[in-house]
Amino acid sequence: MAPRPDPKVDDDPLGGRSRLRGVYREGLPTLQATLSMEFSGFWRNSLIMNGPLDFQGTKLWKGLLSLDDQEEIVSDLRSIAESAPFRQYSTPGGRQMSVRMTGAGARAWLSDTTGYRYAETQPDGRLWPAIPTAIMNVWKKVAEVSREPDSCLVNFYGEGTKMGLHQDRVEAEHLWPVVSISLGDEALFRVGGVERRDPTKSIWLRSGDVVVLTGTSRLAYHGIDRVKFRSSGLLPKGGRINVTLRIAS
Ligand code: MD6
Ligand code: FE
Repeated sequence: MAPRPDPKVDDDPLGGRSRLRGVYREGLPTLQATLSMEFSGFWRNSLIMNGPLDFQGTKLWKGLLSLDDQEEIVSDLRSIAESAPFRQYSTPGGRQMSVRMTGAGARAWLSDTTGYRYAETQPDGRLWPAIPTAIMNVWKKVAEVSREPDSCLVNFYGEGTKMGLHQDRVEAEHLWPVVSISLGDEALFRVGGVERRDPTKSIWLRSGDVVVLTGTSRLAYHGIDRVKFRSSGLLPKGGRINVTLRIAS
């Protein structure tokens, strides 16, 4: 078999570790980012008690994660990136994806010219790091199943990136939920039905929101149309992270 080229590696999309709360080495956060942070407190207090919203059959937890929760997870993701760097994969058709990805757990999703699949090792042969406890705890809060996820995919959206409409369907079984955490910049999330041609609706996902694809929405088409770059101050260099937990095998 012909050797596959190692995908392009990105060493530091999440930015450095040292930061004072709300003030970054790069300077002050934008007014938009500050308002967004303050507003998340309002969302949390007024909406979380009521549980998730129903958005196109998904369970949408607005503002589930506090700023402390979010920062703990970002710190865990920086550790993950030390042994499993963000990479820019190619689609099976040979086009480079704009989103950069890494993973954790017994297996992680990846893409190369052989297809979309779960792999027990990184493209360089190393195992994936373990799924951090803080991330596992989000699954335990919202997944409503007794099994734990064996796969954690980490997507990084830099400026101008998006993700086309797709179904999550390379998992062995489709009865388990998919839990998806949004961190950093706001993103326009589109969800349709189980057929590509079904009508879609869009909603802005903000840092700390959690979406569960479950029941009728488990195989729904979904994607990210755009990211409002630097709308959040969570990441020093801007950008959005999406962490997705799955039972893949
Ligand atoms: C994203 N999300 O939020 C892209 N997949 O960046 C997904 O592809 C996704 O949000 C499965 C379940 C939930 C999701
Ligand atoms: Fe997906």
